[in-house]
Amino acid sequence: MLIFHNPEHSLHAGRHEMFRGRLVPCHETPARLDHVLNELQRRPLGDLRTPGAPDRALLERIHTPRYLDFLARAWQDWIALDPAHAELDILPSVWPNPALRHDVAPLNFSAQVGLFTFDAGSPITAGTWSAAQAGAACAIDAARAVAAGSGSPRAAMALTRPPGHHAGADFYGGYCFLNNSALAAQALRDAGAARVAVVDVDYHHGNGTQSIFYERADVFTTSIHGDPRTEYPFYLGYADERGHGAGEGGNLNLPLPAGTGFDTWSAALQQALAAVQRHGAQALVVALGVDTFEGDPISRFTLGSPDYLRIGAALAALRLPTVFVMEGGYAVAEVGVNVANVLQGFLEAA
Ligand code: Q9C
Ligand code: ZN
Repeated sequence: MLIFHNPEHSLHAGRHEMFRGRLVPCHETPARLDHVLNELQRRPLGDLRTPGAPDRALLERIHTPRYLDFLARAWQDWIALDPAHAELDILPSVWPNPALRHDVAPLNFSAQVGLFTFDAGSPITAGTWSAAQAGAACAIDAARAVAAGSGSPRAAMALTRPPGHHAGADFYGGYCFLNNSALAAQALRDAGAARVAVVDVDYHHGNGTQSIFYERADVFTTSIHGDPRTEYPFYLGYADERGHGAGEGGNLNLPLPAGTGFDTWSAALQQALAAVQRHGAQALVVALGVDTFEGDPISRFTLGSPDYLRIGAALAALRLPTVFVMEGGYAVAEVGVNVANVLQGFLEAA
């Protein structure tokens, strides 16, 4: 399969995220992707491609112009406050909770940061905007290649970071800035697929993707994830969130308790895939996080590396044009094997 790789991913390299009163080293590191590339050199699963320029018009179909403009100028505004900031990451310190106003954009830079994010774990660095844009271009190009009929089977992978599924129309968080999976889904729609499904298998609920498509009938979203009562992102991802308005019934959340193993997890996947078929999807986006792995340092499912082969095979059984988009996975040394296993399982079953 075609694998669109973002060589600029390493420009996004956060130093610290806030955890229990301390700044701790970021889990979402450039090394994650190096391990996937190494594994892809050992196994001939696809040809690597470099993406073209990001399509600003498509970015604006998923994200607001005001949010994109903020991301584009955040680093220069940060440096303008104090040149010494070049050695520091941008992290928020104040947020507008629901009792405060969201419709005004204060001139104060910290206030602007808080307006556009929902956690203190997603640093913006000097290269974040470049990396995120190239990553979005990977997802868009992968979707357009699949839509154009490239590949046999018709499948492609966007191998990129930072990840995307926690980012909404006008906010970042959960290590995500541009919603690559949502962009892939929109690109498939724009290329003619009347109905598209996003299946999110990352350990964490895909809150950004859900919120982007929540009132739309044309993109079905489903997510299998750690129960938000105990797991990030906490404030979304419950089973009673089923879509709204035209999107009523167009979202399916399958939260599972911490400690869930592959038998229970794969039964949830079958439920998700049955729902995708019921909705008549003509193309599939897989938000591919491998933080469901037993060795993941921030997650609590217990999938083993061979299980990822079976996930790939289950996805191939849908027989749909498929775009894989890289999301989470923080057991850095095993991320490569686990991602490659999904692709190998898919190709062997296709
Ligand atoms: N500071 C993805 O997997 N956890 N994002 C914060 C420790 C945030 C995960 C807790 C986890 C975000 C794409
Ligand atoms: Zn995750």
